[in-house]
Amino acid sequence: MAVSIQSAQSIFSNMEIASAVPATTEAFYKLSVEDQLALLWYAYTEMGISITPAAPGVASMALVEGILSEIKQMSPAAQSKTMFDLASNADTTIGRIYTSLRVNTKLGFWYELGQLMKQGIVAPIPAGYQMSPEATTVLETIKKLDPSQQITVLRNTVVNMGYDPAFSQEYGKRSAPRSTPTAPEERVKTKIEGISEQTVLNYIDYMNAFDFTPAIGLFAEEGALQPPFQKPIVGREAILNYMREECIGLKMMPQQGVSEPTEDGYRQVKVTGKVETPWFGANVGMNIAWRFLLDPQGQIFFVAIDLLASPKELLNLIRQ
Ligand code: 45D
Repeated sequence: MAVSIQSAQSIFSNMEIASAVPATTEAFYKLSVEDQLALLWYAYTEMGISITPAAPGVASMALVEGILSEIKQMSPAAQSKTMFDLASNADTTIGRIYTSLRVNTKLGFWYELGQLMKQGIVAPIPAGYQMSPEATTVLETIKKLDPSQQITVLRNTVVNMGYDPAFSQEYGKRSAPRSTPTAPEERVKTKIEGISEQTVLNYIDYMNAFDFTPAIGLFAEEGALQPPFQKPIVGREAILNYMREECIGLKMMPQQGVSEPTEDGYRQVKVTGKVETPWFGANVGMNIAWRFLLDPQGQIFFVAIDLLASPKELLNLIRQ
């Protein structure tokens, strides 16, 4: 059987991913928008893990200052309506601006709104608001998830707000701004137990330095990257845009891996380890697997990134 992106998706498939995340996300979208907003507020404020103070530094807050000050000046009812419009993907000016932002900036925008809600400058969830029983169930489910799954659910909801969120995920059709990579003298070389493939080691090093142009050079022309719970992003251009939009500030700490030849001169490599987001830093270490399929030239034909169900999956390196 010829190697394809579809066949590549099932390498090392004998692992447990955090399937509670898509299940919870799906249940969340069945709720009314009012319930969604209230639930996010309770989940965010009662989660027990907090955003690191340096985090908004990865967001381009200058881009949202305008809409934030506009919102501050609105009546409480108009503020609530603005949040409702964002959550219900309404076609509004603010909704269109929001869609054009990078993920970290969307998160920074909501972080700031959350602060303003706590200070009473932006309309809070009305005191005594009664969520439906369904929403209460979803909230209870979220509270029981481990922190890395909780923040993934929150992040997904924020990413899908604004007008036409599908557009902001068409990475091939828009170009994201560049940012400055880490200086060469500040970079560290990754070592991964069991892995000597230079492509994989370089991938991690470039990603940790936010040096996305050489990172993309490690991919085959029609190579693909599949983020957790998403479809593969295909082609260098689209992957580069994706990285510029979503990968600034991530800290990748791979620990161990296995590597073996497969058919037609390809090689499959599985690596497990931790990833930290700039928002929660060392407060939340996400358990991650990278499943690489390298082509005969040693280029990345496919890489999937998965959020693992539990830390014990980090040790699941069985070759399958
Ligand atoms: O609506 O190798 C309020 C890839 C009220 C790339 C609110 C990767 C109402 C390749 C509460 C104010 C990226 C795939 C809202 C690796 C309301 C690669 C606010 C993996 C919305 C390794 C809510 C990276 C707020 C990974 C402020 C796995 C919510 C990265 C804030 C994962 C939520 C990153 C935040 C994650 C969530 C980050 C800040 C899961 C951040 C999550």
